Parts: sequence; structure tokens; C-alpha cells
Amino acid sequence: MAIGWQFWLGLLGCSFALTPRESPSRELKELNGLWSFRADQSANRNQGFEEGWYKRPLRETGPVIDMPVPASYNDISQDHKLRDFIGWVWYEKEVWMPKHWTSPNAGMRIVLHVGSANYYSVVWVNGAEVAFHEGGHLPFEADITKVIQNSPSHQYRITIAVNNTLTPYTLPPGTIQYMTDTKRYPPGYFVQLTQFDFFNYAGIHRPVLLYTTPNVYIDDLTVVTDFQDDVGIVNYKISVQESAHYSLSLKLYDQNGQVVASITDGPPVGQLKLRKPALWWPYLMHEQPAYLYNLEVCMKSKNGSISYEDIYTLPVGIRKVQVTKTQFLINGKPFYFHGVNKHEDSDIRGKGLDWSVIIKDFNLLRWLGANSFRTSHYPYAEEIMDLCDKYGIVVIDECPGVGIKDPLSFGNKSLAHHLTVMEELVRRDKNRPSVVMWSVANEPASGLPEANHYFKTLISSTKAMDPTRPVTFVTDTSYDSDKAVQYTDVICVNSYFSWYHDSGHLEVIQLQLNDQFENWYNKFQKPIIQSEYGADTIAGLHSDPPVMFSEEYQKAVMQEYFMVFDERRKDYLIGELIWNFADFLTAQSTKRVDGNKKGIFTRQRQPKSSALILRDRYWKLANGTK
Ligand code: GCB
Repeated sequence: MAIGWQFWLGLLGCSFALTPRESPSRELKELNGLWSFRADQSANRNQGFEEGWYKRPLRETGPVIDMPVPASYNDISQDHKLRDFIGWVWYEKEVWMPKHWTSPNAGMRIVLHVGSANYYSVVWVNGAEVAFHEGGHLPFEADITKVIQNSPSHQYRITIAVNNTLTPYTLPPGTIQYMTDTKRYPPGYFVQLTQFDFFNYAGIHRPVLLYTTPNVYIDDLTVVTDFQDDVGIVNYKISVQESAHYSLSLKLYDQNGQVVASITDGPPVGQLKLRKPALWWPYLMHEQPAYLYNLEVCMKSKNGSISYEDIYTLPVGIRKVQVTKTQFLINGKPFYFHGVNKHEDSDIRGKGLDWSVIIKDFNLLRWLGANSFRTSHYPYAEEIMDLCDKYGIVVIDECPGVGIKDPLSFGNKSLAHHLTVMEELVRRDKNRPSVVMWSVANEPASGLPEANHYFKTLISSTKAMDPTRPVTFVTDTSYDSDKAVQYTDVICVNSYFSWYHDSGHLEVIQLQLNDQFENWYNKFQKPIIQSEYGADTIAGLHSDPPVMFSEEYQKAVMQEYFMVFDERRKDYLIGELIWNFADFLTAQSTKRVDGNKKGIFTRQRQPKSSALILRDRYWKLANGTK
């Protein structure tokens, strides 16, 4: 029995380039808040499409409930069927449009932007389909001008159907397994199997926005920065849509609002230069970290008697990144990643964007003395990335290539989709100074022969899209069987000595970790990051001598790792990222008690005692006293 998603495969998605921002030429309206919601509980999950729920108000199709946006729907209601629901759910909001947007002569475009919805999404406005997108964790857009301006009214119905069904070809991959033994399972029983260790939260996870641009508009802007001696360089490339006749002016403002470089009537590809630039430095690497200039681009275009003007302002950090055999250099200086792995995860809202949780997490990161994180295991919200740029938190930007284990997921269909996702990610985050490296996957079965071609293609295409940043993926395969690390710039390796292997035996850690590092380095001569290590820990559980799951055991594991880190740091180790920043929810299993407990903070962001020893270490590393 199908569950209704196949129909949509193969339709084109629509992605976007510039983060929506207000400006004198652009208006923005958030559609967050309460939406009407209905899960399609029919056996084939296709009733909504068969009955055309998008054609009329959702409340007229059957019972609806209130659902907050953004939020995962799973932990909101008291209905266990909704918590673990797989298939299509339907969201709907009736929206008022400002009158001056809706006139056919308004001279403006209206764009609907969805920050992310997991996994497939179909969007209608007043029953007309305007977008289809595959993939959670990345934004997509639809130009809805025609639908709005062809049926001027004040209120419009926006319907979004979202489906969390995974296949061997999605990112992350998954499979649906039907259980047909009627003695053991009720009719129609199926489960979704995945190979990743976080709860497959679903719904509209990030803000839904409407914004306007003039009919002729700035569609994309790329900056690549550099500096030589005391001259800062901002190379730019601008793309304008809907007219070939336009003029461009650029102004680079410093933080005092002074123009420090400008071009009037400039070309779409060019360069701004400024003397004595304030460089963008990571947090704790400089007394004035994360310096951001504002690049204002003004486009003017005339079509007969109609003039268009579009203004877009982009924060720009001037910095450069290089990798040698043993070092990661930011602005020519060795950078050591002392950071964390995170998840977008918290009580009740699941993966839904929440400003309070975001700011709390940044406060904790800075308290901890962390200078970096990896977006394990998928791209995080644009709002989070903006703050990394602003606070100087360095990011390894990972795509949702997690749990790629089945040989089926290494075929051309998967590869083509993976390339599309990397393109969407690079397009979204290419201008961010905080992003210093792309990670194309986490712990794929990189020992399979198929992994060679797959990662060669994926990594070389990513480098072709962005020649300015190193590319990696995170491996847990042994150095002697891995087929893909040869294509990376930096080796990122995960290991859980004395946890998943030799459980309870702290005395093996130093030997095994040292061996791990030496083997990888001797084979590939590339710098190494310990991209995960840690131990599950129940906050408040104590034991001396330390035993597994106690706070003492987590600390002891970390201290054993630190001993080796401090030796290898002298040669090629360029970073350590604890698994994990905070406890997070996973699927239910005998290995997990209410989720993964490897956080140094609880899910409610309270410190375990490990947070204090990590804090002590990170501040000493930052101050060069370690
Ligand atoms: C890993 C995975 C991560 C898991 C972690 C664990 O290697 O990359 O997603 O959560 O181990 O705790 O098992």
C-alpha cells in the first residue's frame, strides 16, 4: 500500500538565494502563529489529495486543531498517534494582504518563503499550487504574485501539506516497512526505519514569510573576501532578474555607519577595496571579534515610464580560510576548534525555531568558551546562522546526509538529490563569514566500494560551487577501509572508546585514540578534527569509582580524551567537538532512555558537571594557558 507521497516525486522544487530582509524597497510580513491543522489519518494517507483539501477551507474537510508555526507537531498534542505520525499533514492559514500589494499595477512581486518544513511540502494559495519542495532543513520559495494580483481580495488561504516519509533516496534516507503478519500486527501496520540517532520531527519548523521586491529585482549576491597587507578586498557578483538594463551602486558601511568603500554605476561583477579593514575574527581569537560591515546594493532600472529601485543589504565579514597539512588557518593564524555538536531540539517545540532557546544556547556557548560548532546533522535555521556571523561562532556547515548506509542510497538518484541539497545549502550560506567548512555527510558507509565515486563526485562538485571553503565529511569508518576521506581537505573522525566498544573500560581510551590519530594522519597527511566523542550521562547520577551513565564517568571519558588531544594538538589535531551540547530526543529504543543523554547540558539547558570541566578547558585553550 502506498502512502501517497510518490505522486509528487519528480516535480521540480524551487529554492532561493538571498535571506529575506526588509529594506526601503522590500516589505516583509511574518505568518507565524496559529495555523489550522489536520493529519491525514486515512489508510493510504492520500485522502487529502483525493478530496482536494486545498480547494476549500480546511475546517470544511473535517476536524482541525490549532497548530503553532514554527514548531514540530509531534509533541504538541495529547494524541500518541500524532506524535509518531507518518504521512501527510495539512496546515492552513488565512492571511490578510496589504491593499497596495494586491493591485496588478503594484509594480512588485510577492514571494512566499518557508524557512523549512520536514520533509516534502506542497503549497497552494487559494487552491492554486505554487510550490513543491523536497527536503527538510532548507528554505524554499514561491513567487505568488500572479495568484494574488489575478484575484484581488483582502484575504488569501495558504495551504501547506507536509509529509515526513523517508525513502532510500531522501536525505536522510529511511524505509517504510509493512508488517503483514495479521496474528502480530493490526491491518495496515507499518513503521519507518531510519539509521540516524535523532527524532524525526516533522511539520513547519521555521518561519513562513511573505516579502515583496520590485518587479525588477536583485535576485542573488555573492561576496568573496580577502585582504593583502592593509587592504581589504570584497569581490562581489550580483544577479538581477527581469531586465538587462539597470545600474548598480554599492556602498560598504562600517559599524559606525561610515561609508568605507563605494562604487557608483558599477558592473555586476566587481571589487570593493578598503584600507585598514577590521577583519572578521572568531570569538575569543581577537579583542574585537566578528566585525561585520554592511554592504548595501542599490539597483535602478527603467522600463519606459516605469522606474524600479531595489535595495538589499548584506552583512559582510572580511576573512580568509586556508588549510595546510597540519593546520586550519583563519586570517593566516592557526585556529583550533574547541566547540560542540548541536541539534535543533528542545522540549515541546521539537525542531521548531524558538528565539528563547536560540539565545539561551548562544549564551551557554559563550559561557563555555566554545568558539565553534558543527550543524550536526543538517543545516540550521538562517536565524541561527546570522547569530554565528554576529557573535563570531565558527561553523562547520553540515547537510542532512546522515544515515547513508544502504548500498541503494549510493546510486545516481541519491547522488543527484545530494548534489541538489548541497547546491541549496551553498547558495543559502555562501556569504557567511562564520561558515568555514562544508560537511557533506555524517558517518556514511564510506567503506563500501560505491562510496568512492559517490564522494568523489559530491566533494568535487561542492568545491566547484564554492572554491573558497574546504570540504569534509565525518567518518566513523576505519582508516584502512574508508574510500572517501581521500577527497576531503580535513579529516573529521568520530569515536566512542570505552562507550560503544570496551564499555566501562576507561583504561583503553588513550591507547586507542592515539592509534586512531596516528593511523589517519600517517595515511593521509591531513589535519584532523575529533568531530564526536562522549558518553551518555543521567544528570544527577553519581558514582565513585565512575561507572557508565554517571556524571563522573562522562568526565573521566573526557579527561582521557583531553590527554591525547593535548599531545596531538602539537602536530596535526586542529579541533575537538564534544558530542553533544545538550541531551536530545531520539526514536524509542532499548538503547535510549528518553533520548540521547550525551549532552553536557540537559535538554532543559542545565549543566551537568562535565560542562564545568569543559568550560575550564576551553577558556584555558582560548587564553593559551593550556
Ligand atoms: C554518532 C552519531 C550521532 C549519535 C552519536 C551517539 O556517531 O554521529 O548522531 O547521536 O554517535 O550518541 O551514538
